[in-house]
Amino acid sequence: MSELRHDWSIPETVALLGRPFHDLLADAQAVHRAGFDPNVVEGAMLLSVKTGACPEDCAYCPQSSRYDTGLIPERLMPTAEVIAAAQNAKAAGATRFCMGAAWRSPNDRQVEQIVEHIEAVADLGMETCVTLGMLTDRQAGRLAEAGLDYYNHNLDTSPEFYGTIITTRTYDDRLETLGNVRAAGIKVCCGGIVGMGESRTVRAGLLVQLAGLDPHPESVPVNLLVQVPGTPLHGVEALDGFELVRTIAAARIMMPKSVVRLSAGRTEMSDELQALCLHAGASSIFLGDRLLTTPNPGDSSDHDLLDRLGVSLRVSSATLRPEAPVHTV
Ligand code: SAM
Ligand code: DTB
Ligand code: SF4
Repeated sequence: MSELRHDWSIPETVALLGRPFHDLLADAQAVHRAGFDPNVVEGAMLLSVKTGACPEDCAYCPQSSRYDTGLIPERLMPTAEVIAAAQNAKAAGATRFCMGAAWRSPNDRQVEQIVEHIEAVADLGMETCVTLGMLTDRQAGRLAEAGLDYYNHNLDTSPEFYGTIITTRTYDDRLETLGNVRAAGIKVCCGGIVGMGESRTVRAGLLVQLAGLDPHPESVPVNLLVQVPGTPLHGVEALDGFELVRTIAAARIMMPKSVVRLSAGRTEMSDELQALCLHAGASSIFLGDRLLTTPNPGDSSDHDLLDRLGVSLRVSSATLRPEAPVHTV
């Protein structure tokens, strides 16, 4: 059931997404239990280290300079502030610290500043992840040398739908950056966004691309669009929650060893919907009350939810399949 495949077709994936809900979830749970402890969730924390004024035109994004979202741009954060945020994240139970910058692609000087951030966060004993836009092979090599664990670069959607969402860089640009990151030996965090008005076939197209990456990304973030006033996608029809669950279940089945993250959009989800997403095979969340620029449920609400489910936070980055997980209830 859990051999790694990279050759999923769109019809096959559409059929997987459309299976009777309970059959799909039962298979996704079986795959999940074969590779993971279903009662342990990974906690990551995000920090926007450079905010807004981005030249790209991603239609979902509050940080694009093309849309008036009321966001106040901020310059690259000094390392001391990053360290303080990472210490708080660690105290809140996060094992991974993800730094995001609103760049199309960093220049070499900016990469050096990020290297300082990475080294400082790694010194705290946390896993490091950054998302900085497109990277050259040399820049990816430099980040690898600095000890970066993960690079986040999303494919966002299917190749066919992509052009309706972003025009300032291509799908192939994204695949090239992912290739550079992989070649440098950095683990890949790559996923997408649902709820942008796409069809099930589009979601299948995204999953086919993600599962087509060889090796599969180690982390697969599934973001539910956070609708921000001023962005072109504000007001798009909300996605049926069951479609989100189906997408997560299909991702779990198609990429059985990858950690699927229930990422952006949780403030719009009921506790019950989030629990279904975890049941379908998501085993990672962002902690804290802010994503990059938009709200996230926050620690007390998350600890309450995990406690009610008998789920604990993974305590160390070294235990993806803990033999003896620590439970909070
Ligand atoms: N600028 C870099 C880039 O685009 O690669 C890194 C930061 S960018 C904000 C990282 C990812 O956040 C995007 O690829 C997208 O998947 C996600 N994202 C941005 N705005 C979002 C929104 N409103 N809702 C859900 N996900 C969003
Ligand atoms: C990812 O896939 N989701 C995160 C992270 N990678 C960088 C970002 C979500 C951003 C949501 C909108 C915001 O807060 O600005
Ligand atoms: Fe810029 Fe990234 Fe937002 Fe696109 S998603 S506008 S590249 S910050």
